[in-house]
Amino acid sequence: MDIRNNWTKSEIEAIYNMPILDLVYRAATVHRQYNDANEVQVCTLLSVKTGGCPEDCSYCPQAARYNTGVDAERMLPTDEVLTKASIAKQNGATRFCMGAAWRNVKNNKQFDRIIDMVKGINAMDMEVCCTLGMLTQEQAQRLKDAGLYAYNHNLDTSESHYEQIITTRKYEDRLNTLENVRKTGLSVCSGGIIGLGETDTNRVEMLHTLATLPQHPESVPVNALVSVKGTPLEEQKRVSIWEMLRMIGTARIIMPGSQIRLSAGRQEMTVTEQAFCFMAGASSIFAGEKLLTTPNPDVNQDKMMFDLLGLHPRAAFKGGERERFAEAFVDSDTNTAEANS
Ligand code: SAM
Ligand code: DTB
Ligand code: SF4
Repeated sequence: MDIRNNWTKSEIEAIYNMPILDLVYRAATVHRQYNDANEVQVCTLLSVKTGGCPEDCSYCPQAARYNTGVDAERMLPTDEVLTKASIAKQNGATRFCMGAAWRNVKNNKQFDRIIDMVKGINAMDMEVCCTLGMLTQEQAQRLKDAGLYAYNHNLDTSESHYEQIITTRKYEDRLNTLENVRKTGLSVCSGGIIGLGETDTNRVEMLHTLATLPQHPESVPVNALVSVKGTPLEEQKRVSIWEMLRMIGTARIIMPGSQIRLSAGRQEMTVTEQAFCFMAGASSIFAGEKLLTTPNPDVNQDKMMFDLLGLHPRAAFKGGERERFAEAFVDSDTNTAEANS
């Protein structure tokens, strides 16, 4: 079964606009062809440097220019981050993602500390992910050498809608960072947000950009806007389940091998609505009582949901390099053992 990177906008539009039950059925079918549909990746987020961000992303509670009640904090101490990562692991998370409210990564002491955190969490056998804003290829390489597994950098919306949402950087900047990450061989995590006032065409355009990258992002987060008081988008209407299903289902069909993550917005969803999203091909969630600064369902609530729906958590490193290396180690150990016997 081939994975296509040559989708046209009209093909994607036709999928996105299918009768909703046909769309869910087709997405569920594709999901079963490519993946274990009862397996869900459990990721945990931690904001290691909160607030005070110079950017003007109009959805974001961490932008310094909006009065959202999220104040600029100092970076968390490394030992506190490692303790939180180990608690996340005990709670079943296999990916730990650290976020910083930065425009871009700078080669300073704070970056050195992030490198230490990456090393520490990698040693716990979890997939480590970071979302730190724009970075150069050299910085991406430094993270990779420290044991980073994935880098998150969302396109957020379509190129044509971007200026309505963010003016302090360009769409091209986002794409350049994704390219820098891809070149180092890190796993790429990139998706977007719905509910920013974009049209269905804008949504299709964003999906088109993601699905026509030279290689699909290994993870595609689909966030529903969490409208935060004080941001320019505080009055936005909550996105409906039908809009989430269309985004998730279309993403699943056009990027069948990727992890499609039901990301921000779960706090407002019922278990039935989330089940429908898993049916439509969602294969990953953020777990833990907080996303970066906003609430997320309680860990026990999610455990009950997994039990109820018969879902099981995905193992770490399943899709990636570490597993192959691990296999290689087993092989070479066996060979050595055989050679020595
Ligand atoms: N500063 C870095 C950046 O922008 O790439 C990393 C952290 S930033 C908070 C990571 C992502 O969180 C954003 O790209 C956006 O997709 C998502 N996000 C931020 N605020 C959100 C909100 N209110 N609702 C949904 N998603 C949000
Ligand atoms: C992603 O796509 N969503 C996450 C993670 N990647 C970094 C962030 C959601 C943030 C929601 C608002 C907040 O909690 O601050
Ligand atoms: Fe800053 Fe990232 Fe929030 Fe934009 S999304 S304001 S870059 S923390």
